[in-house]
Amino acid sequence: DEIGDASKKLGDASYNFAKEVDWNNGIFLQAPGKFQPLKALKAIDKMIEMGAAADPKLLKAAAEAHHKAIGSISGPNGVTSRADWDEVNAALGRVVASVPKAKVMAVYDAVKDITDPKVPAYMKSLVNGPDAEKAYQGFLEFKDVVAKNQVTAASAPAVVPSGDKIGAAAKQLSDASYPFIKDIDWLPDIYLKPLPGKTAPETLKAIDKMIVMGAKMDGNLLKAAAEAHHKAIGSVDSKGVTSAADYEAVNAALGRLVASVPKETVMDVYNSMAKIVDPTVTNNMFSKVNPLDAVAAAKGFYTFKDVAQASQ
Ligand code: DGD
Ligand code: CLA
Ligand code: CLA
Ligand code: PID
Ligand code: PID
Ligand code: PID
Ligand code: PID
Ligand code: PID
Repeated sequence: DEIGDASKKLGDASYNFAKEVDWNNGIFLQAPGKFQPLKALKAIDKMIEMGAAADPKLLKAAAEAHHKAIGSISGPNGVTSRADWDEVNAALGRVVASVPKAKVMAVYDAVKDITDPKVPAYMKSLVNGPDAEKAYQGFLEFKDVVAKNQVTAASAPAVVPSGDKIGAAAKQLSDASYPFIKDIDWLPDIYLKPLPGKTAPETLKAIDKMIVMGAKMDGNLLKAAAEAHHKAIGSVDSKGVTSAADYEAVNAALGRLVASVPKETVMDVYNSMAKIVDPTVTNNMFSKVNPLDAVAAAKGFYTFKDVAQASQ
């Protein structure tokens, strides 16, 4: 397709730049400017809306392209192969083309709103400047091809299941865990801290398992889960807590999503995360909430998971 062909030209223009970026730099975990969690949540909401509007088949293909690209990483900077760099760009270009332009620009505008204007120049200062300019020029040509192939109308919303066992179980889980959700401080920057003692390549391995799981999920249910999150963000209070009803809808949507993939795929995520999360992290989280609320939530979760497993 045209986007695939264009991604090769983009690769010619941008792979030198890609090789110069230090992808293992911890700076990419930081907020791109002043830390403003509720404003950042708005920007993420725009990404969720764009994801929910995208063609699920193309999202799946993009997740698969990333998984493949992680497999061909080499060198100290963590760069993927030239062929996989092109494949990722092509896959993301197709995702962008599957949503109306306004949804893409809404992401750009909202991210711009939380980004310090000095950030792009600082990023450029870490690489060979002319290579960054060449890459950007390549991006500008690529985006014209994407725009030419772009849809003008949004896709239909997801079909949301109702009256299923997971929906009923989600009500129980949510009743049992909403007090815990209200205890949690959703707005500190601790969630943007590196995992103690873990390198970027180690963390990326665990993220790769999530990407694999995402690629296997049912596309309609993933879309529905994104829509449920968008709705939940719309009801957050000043502390970042969503309403009880929206929380319940998120749990139901995520339970259905988990049930749409094999158990082993879910356990791969769990086991890879367990390997990189030090017990000091979980203990620290536990110390910040009412312990009785946390135990009640955990009990609720362990009951819920049996229902999810029975539908798996
Ligand atoms: C950039 C953008 C990259 C900066 C990276 C910051 C983004 C961080 C995102 C963090 C987000 C959040 C959360 C994630 C989840 C966390 C969970 C815990 O360097 C601009 C200005 C605005 C920049 C900020 C907006 C960036 C938006 C990026 C899209 C969002 C992606 C989402 C990311 C998140 C995660 C994904 C899963 O646009 O951009 C550089 C540009 O900066 C440079 O400005 C441009 C002008 O816009 C353009 O008009 C033009 O002037 C150009 O062109 C210069 O500069 C000139 C000529 O006109 C060209 O013809 C050509 O010759 C060129 O020069 C060659 O140099
Ligand atoms: Mg990504 C974008 C890293 C998995 C879907 N992703 C980005 C970039 C960053 C990144 C490079 C955001 C910051 C930015 O704009 O820098 N993703 C990244 C990593 C992983 C990952 C490390 C780990 C596996 N992503 C992942 C998965 C999915 C996505 C699994 C779902 C399938 N990702 C996704 C989308 C988008 C990203 C839809 C974006 O739109 C965003 C992005 O790249 O926006 C431009 C700048 C970007 C780069 C350095 C990448 C190359 C960009 C072009 C081709 C050349 C460079 C031009 C110029 C010098 C700088 C960019 C200017 C900008 C205004 C265009
Ligand atoms: Mg998430 C999970 C935040 C958007 C899909 N998501 C998580 C949690 C965290 C979170 C609360 C990971 C950390 C953790 O396990 O804590 N998501 C979060 C935010 C946003 C977001 C802030 C922003 C909008 N997500 C989002 C989108 C999607 C997903 C758009 C795609 C549709 N998310 C997704 C999945 C999963 C998450 C598939 C998970 O599996 C993971 C998760 O919750 O795993 C348990 C602990 C979790 C909580 C504090 C909240 C859940 C409470 C449960 C139901 C009861 C509590 C049990 C116990 C006390 C603690 C957990 C024990 C553990 C062994 C299970
Ligand atoms: C400017 C000035 C003009 C010239 C110009 C110009 C530049 C405009 C630009 C630009 C626009 C632009 C847009 C970009 C958009 C990036 C969008 C990224 C979206 C990320 C998403 C992330 C996610 C997911 C995902 C799917 C999940 C949901 C999420 C489901 C169903 C200024 C050059 C024209 C870069 C969507 C993918 C996993 C949230 O106009 O003179 O330069 O860049 O998890 O969905 O699960
Ligand atoms: C524009 C103007 C509107 C019209 C429009 C428009 C276009 C927007 C577009 C577009 C946005 C867009 C985004 C693209 C982003 C590509 C990002 C590629 C990232 C590749 C990576 C590869 C890799 C790896 C990996 C992880 C490793 C690092 C690497 C570590 C720690 C402008 C059409 C709407 C194409 C990250 C995955 C292995 C490098 O809005 O008028 O057209 O395209 O090895 O991580 O090692
Ligand atoms: C300038 C002027 C214009 C011309 C121009 C220009 C240059 C702009 C530039 C540039 C922008 C730019 C951006 C870059 C962005 C790179 C983003 C990389 C993201 C990597 C991540 C990696 C990671 C991980 C991971 C998970 C870990 C955290 C991390 C935990 C819990 C100035 C040329 C346009 C290079 C996200 C995945 C392992 C961080 O605009 O005229 O030159 O470069 O380790 O999670 O640890
Ligand atoms: C233990 C001991 C036994 C008893 C037991 C027990 C506990 C097991 C447990 C547990 C397992 C478990 C699993 C959990 C799994 C969570 C998985 C989360 C996945 C997140 C994903 C994120 C993503 C995306 C997304 C889609 C994108 C890709 C991504 C596309 C196409 C120990 C109790 C049985 C909690 C997939 C969603 C946006 C990466 O066994 O005696 O306690 O918890 O962006 O994909 O866009
Ligand atoms: C198990 C054992 C195997 C069988 C198995 C199994 C099950 C795994 C399961 C399962 C995993 C799982 C995960 C679920 C996670 C639910 C997470 C809910 C999160 C809700 C949130 C709501 C919110 C918001 C929001 C953003 C705001 C904060 C909030 C800010 C900054 C165990 C079956 C495979 C159900 C986060 C979105 C508005 C709180 O593996 O043998 O069954 O379920 O307002 O952000 O304000």
